[in-house]
Amino acid sequence: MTGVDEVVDEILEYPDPRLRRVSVPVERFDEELGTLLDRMARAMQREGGIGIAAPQLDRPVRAFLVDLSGVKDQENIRREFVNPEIRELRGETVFREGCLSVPGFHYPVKRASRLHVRYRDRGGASHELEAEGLLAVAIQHEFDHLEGRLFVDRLPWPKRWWYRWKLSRSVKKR
Ligand code: QAP
Ligand code: CO
Repeated sequence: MTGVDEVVDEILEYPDPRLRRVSVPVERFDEELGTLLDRMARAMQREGGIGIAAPQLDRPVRAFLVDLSGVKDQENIRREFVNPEIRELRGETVFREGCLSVPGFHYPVKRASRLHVRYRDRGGASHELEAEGLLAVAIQHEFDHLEGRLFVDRLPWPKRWWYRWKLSRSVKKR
């Protein structure tokens, strides 16, 4: 018997070109979407992540989730974002980021410190959210996945090239 619970979804890893696709909007808010979001949550929890985007599971649709419930000193936020639109980016913050698709690498990234986002939930209902702190960083990081961007693209260029070289070596060794 193989239910959805037994499915082990692989998370695509850098430098997989499939992570570079621009994701398409979700059109149907049906059971398939719910199943995808559940599988994303399971893959994220399995790897100890705080956010995951659909393209990381080789599904290039505009959906991601953020779960800060296990992060200390954070509000217990767990939210699914479908067809997100980031409206305003304000301020500046630097946070040491990682990514489930770039395992074992962490580096400080400069991003906006606050934002306004409009999104739908799995039922298709529209929501608006004003985010700051780690939540704002996570939303920007996950939104980047929908545009085919990774956090390593946002490093200052000398670090970026050094980093890509390092990454390419460690990928080859696997
Ligand atoms: C994105 O990243 C993020 O290297 C989510 O070995 C990052 O969950 C949002 C992870 C920073 C906000 C701030 C990374 C797990 C998880 C690794 C993650 C690893 C295992 C990264
Ligand atoms: Co990521």
